[in-house]
Parts: sequence; C-alpha cells; structure tokens
Amino acid sequence: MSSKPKVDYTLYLVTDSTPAILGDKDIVEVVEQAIQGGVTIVQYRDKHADTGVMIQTAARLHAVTKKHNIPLLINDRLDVCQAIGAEGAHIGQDDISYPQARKILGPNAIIGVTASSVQEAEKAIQDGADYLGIGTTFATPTKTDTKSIIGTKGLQEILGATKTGTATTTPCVAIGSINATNVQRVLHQSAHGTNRLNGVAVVSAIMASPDPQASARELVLLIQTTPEKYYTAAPPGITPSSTLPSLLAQIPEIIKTHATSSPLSHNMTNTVVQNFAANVSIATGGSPIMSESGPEAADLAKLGGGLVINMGTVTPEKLATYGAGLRAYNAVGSPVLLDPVGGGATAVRREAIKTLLAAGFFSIIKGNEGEIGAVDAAGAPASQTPSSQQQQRGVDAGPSTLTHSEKIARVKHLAQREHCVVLMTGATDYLSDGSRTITVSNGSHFLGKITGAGCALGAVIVSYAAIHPQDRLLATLAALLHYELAAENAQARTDLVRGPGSFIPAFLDELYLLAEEVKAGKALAVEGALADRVKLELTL
Ligand code: 3NM
Repeated sequence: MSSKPKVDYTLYLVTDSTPAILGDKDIVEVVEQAIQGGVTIVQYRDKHADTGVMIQTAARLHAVTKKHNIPLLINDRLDVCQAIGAEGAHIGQDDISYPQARKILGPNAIIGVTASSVQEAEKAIQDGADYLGIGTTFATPTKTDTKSIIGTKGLQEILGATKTGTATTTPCVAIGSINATNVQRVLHQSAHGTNRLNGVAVVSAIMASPDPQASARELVLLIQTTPEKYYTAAPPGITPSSTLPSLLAQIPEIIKTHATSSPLSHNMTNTVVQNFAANVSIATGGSPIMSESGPEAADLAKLGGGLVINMGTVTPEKLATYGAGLRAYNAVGSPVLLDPVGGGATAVRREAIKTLLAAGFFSIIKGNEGEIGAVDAAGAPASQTPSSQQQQRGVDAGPSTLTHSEKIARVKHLAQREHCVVLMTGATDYLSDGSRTITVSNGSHFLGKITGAGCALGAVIVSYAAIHPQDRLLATLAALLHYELAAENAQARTDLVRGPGSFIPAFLDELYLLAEEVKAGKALAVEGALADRVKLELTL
C-alpha cells in the first residue's frame, strides 16, 4: 500500500455469511450490488469460516471493491488482511490491541476500533485509530454477544466526549440494528452540538435484503437528506421567528388553520382522561382518535396528524403499543408528543421513560416539573449522576424545587439534548426548543382542580404541531395560548362557573368559541389584542 486512502464513511457495509442473513445469495454479488447502490466502504466479517475460505472470499471481494475504488477492511483477522493486501482492518475490544495491529499492518493501513463507552473511545483516539465503530446502538439479532446497548444517548455521549477530549476529528460510524426506518433519527438524536456521526454501519439492512442495491440506495438517500427536515423544531431553510411580536403576530392565523383543517389528534392516552381529552380536541377544531392499537398506528400515521403517547396508565403491553405508534409516526416524520405522566413516581415509570426515549423520536416532551425532571434523569448519560431525579408523589407536580432561572435552564438543556421542543407546565409554563425559551403565565387555577387538564393539552398541542411543521415551538405556543386563554375566558364567566364542575363545560365552550371567533377574524386578530392578554417572556 503506497499511502493511506481518504475514506468516505457515509454508508459502511459489514458483511455476514450466515444463512440467516445472506440466505443463498453470493456474498460477492451482494457486495457489488450494494456498492452500486452507494455503499462507500466494506468490511469483510466472518466469525465461522476457515482461514483458507476467508482468504479466497476476501480476495474475490477485494477484486470488486478495487474495481469500484472502495476500501476493503477485514474484521479482526490481520493475517487475512495481509494475505490479500486489503486496505485495512477493524478490531474489537477483545481482539488484538490497536498498537499491535498498527505495528503489523504498517502506517498506511486503515484501522478502525470498536468503542462502546467514552473511555474506550478516548483510548482508541489517543492510540491513533483511523475511525471508531460505536455501538451497539440497538440490540441486534446479527450479533448477540454485544456488551452494551448504548442507544442514541450513548452515541451522543461518545460524540460529545470525542469532541471535547482531544479536539479530534476521528470519524465515527454507529452500528447495531440501523436500517431505513431509524437511520435518520439515529443521525439526528446522536448529534452532540455540531459533532455528528460520519456515517452508519449496517449488516442485515443490506446483506439480508432481497435487493441490496435498492436498499443501499435508499439508505444513502436517507443519510444525505438532512434528518432535520423531519425532526427539528424548524426545518432547514426556515428561520424561525425569534422576537415575541413576530411570534405573536402569527398565532391567530395558526389557530384559524387548526380550526378549519380538522387535524388528527391520535391519542394513546390513559383511561382516566380519554373522554375529556377527546372533547377538548374537538372543541379546538381537532379530530381526535383514541386508538391504542399498535397495528393500526401505521395507517393512522399516514393521515397527516400527530400522536400523543401519554403514560398515565402504562403497562408492559401498552409500552409495546406505544413503541409501535412511535415508530409509525417517526417513519412518516409526523409529530409525536410524550406526556410522561407520573414519570417520577415509580421505578416502572422511570424505566418506561427510558424505553420510550430509546425507541424513537419525540417532537415534543410535555410534563409538569416532576415529570420533566424524570425525563431529564432518564436520558442523562450513564456517566452523570442526574441532579433532576426526584421522587414524585402520584401524578401531581408536587411542590416546585427549582427557581425561575433553573427552570429555564432545565427545559433548554433537555430540548438541546433531545433535539426537540420541551414544555414544562405549571403556574408559569416553560417552553423551549433549545435556542428560544418562552415563559407563559396565563391560564386558570381551575385547570389544576380538574383531572386531565395536562393530558388534554397534549391532545391539542399535537394537532397544532401537525398543521404547523414550519415551527413546532410556535405551534406549541399557539396551542398553549388557545388553551389557556379559553380557560381564562371560562373562569371569567362567573355567571356560569362556580367551581371545577361547572368550569369543565364552560371551558369546552370557550375553547370552541375562541376558535370560532378567530376564524371569523374577531378574537385576537385585532392588532395588539393578543399581546395585551398574554404574559410572555422570551429568552434566547
Ligand atoms: N458489531 P445489524 S453490532 C457487527 O456493536 C456488529 O460492535 C456490533 O448488524 C457492535 O446491522 C454488529 O444487522 C451487528 O444490526 C450489526
């Protein structure tokens, strides 16, 4: 080898020759088709074959990769690498050490190292590895002896550490159950600031595919189409408003669009609030469906609405259903709101939050202070002791333990970590997308005296998020203001409202009336009328 080739890690194919994955296809044909589909680097990995067979297969593969000008690396077996003159090798933590491998293969070989933790990553970088294969991202039947399943949180932690550590630019690819349904969210959720994965490594998504070329092409397209298109508060090319007057000016139009387009509000919600949440959604102009069927979610996700996952009465069976719903909506890029009801109350709920955060991407996370604290703690990197873990009593928020500036910091940090919109409800609501943080001090004290007020708000937010994908923070704000101004209007009806019981019907009326008036151009649309009524503060 004359000099080290420059490597494109975008789509890294790791081969597998077992019948369960390769079937009766020819490995060399599969690899060639995959390269024609866009694979940029290939690793030959075979844990079972005899050395002679490995050398033969590797030589055939090398002929193909050389023809397409793509590097071929050999997993673990430096002897096979040397025998056929491959461009390099990939070594795991239990294989030969990196310095030994470098000594054997020489300075120009590409040598990658597997890392499952920040410590392993830092060590490999210090040693001088050419790239890191990080994971295992998600549990995979392709490799069952994996040591740790680190999820996108673990990837994010490693990407964060490799950036701040030795200021390295060592490329990183993630591996473990990555496929067309999750590749964009893996790329999005693993990002730590501007430090991102350089690519993904896959086995079964291509090797087990009946059409490896088409599968590779689809993956490359997904990798190259910015995931932000689906997942960020504001998609690429759109600069969201960042002043209060400009945000407020858009709210009447958003309320009007919502009230006239009947967006679907799909609720996988708790049994206590289903009826109330459905009525609230209808009153605002939404079209609610309270379906808790995993198989049905894929069809419902195609209807352009949003999904609420509300853990209020979570059970193991429901958790599986939530996962199916989450995947279905993520696959089409429609919004999903997590309402981690009672998230800090029991170990089961804390675990449920962890499972859900690992299972997919939430566009909006909404909860009271205790619940947001539980989400913060559940997704914190393993190396950090979460400061936000607090015991919650029942599903109520409990007494606040944070100051105003701590609350701002909490929602902002969580929004940045999860790359989503976070709403922490309370007497003052805190709303953030990680760069804009808004506090809202409207509403009615009666909202704290009826059950389901928070859950019903989720049902409203998600359909607002569906009709205003340009800016999901603003969509959430519009939903929140619709909700809280209607609550104020209801409370003001002292002729009708004497307590929580009579507040509920008055509130439904006012949600409906506010939407009707905005539709008719009467309420809130008059210059300044909205600004006069809401108490907002924006922190950038
Ligand atoms: N290494 P699939 S996981 C080869 O975590 C390999 O280091 C892993 O296969 C690691 O894309 C894995 O089919 C298998 O899930 C990945």
